[in-house]
Amino acid sequence: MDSRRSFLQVAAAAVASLGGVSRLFGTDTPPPVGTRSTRPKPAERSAPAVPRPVITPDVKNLPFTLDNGTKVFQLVAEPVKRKIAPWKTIDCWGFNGSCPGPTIQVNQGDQVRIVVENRLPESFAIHWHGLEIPYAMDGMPYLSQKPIAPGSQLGYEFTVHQNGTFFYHSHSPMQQMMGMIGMFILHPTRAHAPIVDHDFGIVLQEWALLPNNTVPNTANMEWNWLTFNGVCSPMTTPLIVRLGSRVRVRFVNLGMDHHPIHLHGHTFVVTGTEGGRQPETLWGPANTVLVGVAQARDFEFVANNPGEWMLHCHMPHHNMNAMSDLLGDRMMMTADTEDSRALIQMQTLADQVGFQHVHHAPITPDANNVPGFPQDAFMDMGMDEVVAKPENNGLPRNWSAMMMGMMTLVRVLPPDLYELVMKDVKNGYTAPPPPLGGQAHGEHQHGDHDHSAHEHTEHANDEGHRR
Ligand SMILES: [Cu+2]
Repeated sequence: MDSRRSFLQVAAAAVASLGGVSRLFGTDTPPPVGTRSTRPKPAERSAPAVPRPVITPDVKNLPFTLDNGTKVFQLVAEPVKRKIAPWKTIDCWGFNGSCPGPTIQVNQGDQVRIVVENRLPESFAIHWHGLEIPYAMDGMPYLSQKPIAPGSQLGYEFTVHQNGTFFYHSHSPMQQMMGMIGMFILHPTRAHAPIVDHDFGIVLQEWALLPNNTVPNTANMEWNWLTFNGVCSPMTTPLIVRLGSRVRVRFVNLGMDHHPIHLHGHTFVVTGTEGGRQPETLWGPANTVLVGVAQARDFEFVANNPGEWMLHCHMPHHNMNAMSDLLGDRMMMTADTEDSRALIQMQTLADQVGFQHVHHAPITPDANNVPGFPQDAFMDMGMDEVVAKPENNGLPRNWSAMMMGMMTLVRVLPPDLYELVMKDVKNGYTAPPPPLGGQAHGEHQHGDHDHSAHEHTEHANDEGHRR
């Protein structure tokens, strides 16, 4: 233990020496961003042209075996229980125990055989979205094939000649809304220039879950739970990148709504669509990209601005899970309520999960007299302990309080902090979140009693910050 330099210890020392988490990353003006910064540096041009594997946070890759040069995958369609939020586990359908299904990664030119087994109670077929393959492999029930009956399996075999971000899915709409999708990455024979240092993939999904129900209502037209790779923030695992690196993020959308995906603190260029790589002449600067239904979008940026940057869908209800079904059998309503009632509702939720921290940022003494109050004072829910994992080590206290729905963090870390976090990830070391009194924002300070010793919320006996 003596030799362990945990991220927390080092981060705490850095905070002490710098005077606060907000200065952990320094105050230098970031270098200019935009299309010019996307040009390859000489070192990048000389790097080996082998594409990096794509990391799909919270979703595993599908392994394969080799049969005489053919890559053989076993894809098992089955019911899946997916914990999408600390207090919400749903009954969806997916593949190999995962929803979305595991990520398939192959190389341009590969001969691929995917043996699809049906452990569902009904028939289906799998469509390889965007792949230019023989008609018999297209996965259209009754057109190109008979449906795969429960208990049986079917092998799809083809050669991939494209490259880019694709996905596989059931071609039956209600099965899609039960979760039957997965990412299908086709790597180019030579990595695209400029070479990226990090490559991530995220599947966008929506769920309609009636209060107190674990089964998605696939006939619904509105969606109240929104996920990145099958989990709502703050359960999403951050994308951890080294300061100065070039980053690609790929999104695919198989739902019923469009998602404007926004990145903080950086300017990116859209380098790919569901049709593959885009010519560089189309790379206009942006910070938000609309990922429509059935579309894929790849964007790339130089991570030249250190910080814990949000990456999220910008539809307001998509980054708050629409505030419905938060309380089991009750719908949360913000109209015609007041502070203590709102806090009681949040307390009910907190008691289910063991949130340690639900009270909100400061409000005015007459807040309840202001029409419209409470709005976001409704929903501050710190759950740092509940979602703690190595990838979150070193985040400021109560970082999770406003993280919901389709949202994650891009942690652009200076080399020393990057190495520390990645070492913790490798070792599986989860640092305890800092004590409440040490939170960065300082909206309210607690006494010196030990908050970490109990998990229940304490706002009821915590005077001084509310009124
Ligand atoms: Cu959205």
